[in-house]
Amino acid sequence: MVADPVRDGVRCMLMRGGTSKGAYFVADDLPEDPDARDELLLRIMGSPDPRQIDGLGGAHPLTSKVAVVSRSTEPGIDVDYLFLQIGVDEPTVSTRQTCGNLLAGIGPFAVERGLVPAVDEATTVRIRLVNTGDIATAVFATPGGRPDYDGDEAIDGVPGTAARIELELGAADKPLLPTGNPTDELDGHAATLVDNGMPVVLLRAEDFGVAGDESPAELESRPDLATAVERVRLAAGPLFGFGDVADQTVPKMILVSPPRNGGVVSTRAFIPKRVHTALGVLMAASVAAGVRIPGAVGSDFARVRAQGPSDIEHPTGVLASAVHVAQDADGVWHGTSTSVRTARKLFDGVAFARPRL
Ligand code: NQM
Repeated sequence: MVADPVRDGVRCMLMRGGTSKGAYFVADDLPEDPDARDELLLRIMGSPDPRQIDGLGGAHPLTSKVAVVSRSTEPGIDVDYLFLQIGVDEPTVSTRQTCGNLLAGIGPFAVERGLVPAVDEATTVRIRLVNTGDIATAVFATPGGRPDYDGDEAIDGVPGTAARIELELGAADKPLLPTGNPTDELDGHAATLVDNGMPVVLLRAEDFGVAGDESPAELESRPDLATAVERVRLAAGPLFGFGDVADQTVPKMILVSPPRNGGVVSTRAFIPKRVHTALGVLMAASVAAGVRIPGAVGSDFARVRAQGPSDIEHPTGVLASAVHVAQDADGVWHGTSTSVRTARKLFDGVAFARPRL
């Protein structure tokens, strides 16, 4: 840990991970004490401030994210990845969710920092998601022993193309449906609670007076909608075992409607206050798994295919998630997912913290 984060700074890499952007740190470069770490990260990211003008944050939850990476002590696991959601206009740092988009940058970052050796043309990194306990495997190109960010893979929501990163997530020992029911009634609405890597609640867009193809800005301009969705979220929190979620960023709320562009289902995700400009990777995995379960919200209109990845439609395109769902001998549903993302190293250097919050 650097002695003076204001004058000497803290070693930091900025990366785009999928459709999000964040500051990546090696755990040893940050204070060990979680309160001191969080206070320092707020000062580095420029929170609380709606513009995060005096810090690295990008003034939106999707660009106010931090990844903390360390060598893992867990057998068979290379690195531990702790995700921290940094509040934009509030001085909050939350460990209650993970982020599948920043996950895309973890493997390359671990190689860049020498936490994991690159192996041949492609390197496989086994990652423990500290926030959820789930295990992910990332495979990415490392020609000549260095991550290569250039490639032909396009993902919707990001201009251009970059190198392909394959992410496999096994949340297999956790039940997909925390209540055991395909649908529950919450605050007068049919709701499916499902967790295939990210806890989400599936709601029918039409139940909320929404067609399902509105822009995030249009949806955010309707305070009545935000209030109605939040009421269901507060009711869902304890059913996931999260208690009062008023100050938490999970579960995510997904309005689903029939697909428009040849995909499986159309989504608009409340994360939970802002509406996502695309869709989280793990959210897509949870949606793709949820709509495959008979009786779940969306299962009646989703165009589920027997083979191949599920294209989940979102405001800026589609996110393809290959999910496997199955019932065990007791009838409990479990799931896994595979997705393709890209990531890019944007900046590597030293971040200087504001002297005080
Ligand atoms: O669901 C945003 C993102 C996410 C989450 C959020 C994510 C995922 O798109 O896998 O990545 O939930 O705030 O970065």
